[in-house]
Amino acid sequence: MFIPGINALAAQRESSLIVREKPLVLSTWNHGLPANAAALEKLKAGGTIIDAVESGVWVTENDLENLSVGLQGLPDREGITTLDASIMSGDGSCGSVAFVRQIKHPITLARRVMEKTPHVMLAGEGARQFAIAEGFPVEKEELSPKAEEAYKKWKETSQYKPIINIENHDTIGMIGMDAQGNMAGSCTTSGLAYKMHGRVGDSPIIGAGLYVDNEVGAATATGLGESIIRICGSFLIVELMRQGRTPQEACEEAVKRLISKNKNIKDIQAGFLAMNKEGEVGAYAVHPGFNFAKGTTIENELIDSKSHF
Ligand code: SD4
Repeated sequence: MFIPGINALAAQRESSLIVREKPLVLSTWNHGLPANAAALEKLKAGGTIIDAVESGVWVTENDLENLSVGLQGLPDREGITTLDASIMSGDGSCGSVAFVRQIKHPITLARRVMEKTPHVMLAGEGARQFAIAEGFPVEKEELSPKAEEAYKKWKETSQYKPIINIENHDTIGMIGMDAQGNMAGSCTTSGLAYKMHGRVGDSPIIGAGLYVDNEVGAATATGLGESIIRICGSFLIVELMRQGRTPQEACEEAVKRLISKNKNIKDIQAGFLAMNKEGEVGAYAVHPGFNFAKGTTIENELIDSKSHF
């Protein structure tokens, strides 16, 4: 019997990227490749999916070449680098830190908030004090040579304008599923270069930069945090998937919503990355230039995302 609706849905699903192999890890941008490799290695060594998404983005937080994640990231307009990070497991457990200084691995601090406190989010000096109490090393507050050079150049004009697709790496958002179908995600960033001191982006906000639900799927975001927060981007995508949209459809709908709720869209880049329980993958951005890494035990490859414009 021909039922048009069902056939249309089947055709749509055929056109989406489906990954049959598990575990599966997806990460934003070029730096997602080494991060995925580390996450998969962790799983192979017997780690859980939450261990994997934490270890994966550690690599990016350590990468001295990266000017948008970790303490080597570009500073705010006062010349201070402040970090945001979040972590979430598919059972609803989550933790995050925002506006943290001098802590090299905010993702681990976010996990500590999730596991050792009754809270979800710690910010600023309170987050730093918690890190010290937990035995985290406190790094010297100085810019990396690359960040120092860029900051000096910026100060010549002190003109604030978010840079889109900064050298094909920006915030790292990672979402993953283990062989049993358990999901988790992580997201870590130094935020917008030359932001106001105290500015917090989408990355540490559960539901904006990251959302994971074992019953449905997971989503993460990159780009101009303000535009993503306005639409609760990652939560929106998971909820759209819950209602039956594929990850690709959900990411496209979120971009559409973001465009409708933000002015000056030509200056705003934002990209979303999602997967569902079936291993379907989706990615979509406002402008061209966004890419992501898809990693399984068989291959780890970079894929260009489609975009609205
Ligand atoms: C943020 N989404 O803080 C993050 C990363 C970023 O340009 O700065 N993107 O808004």
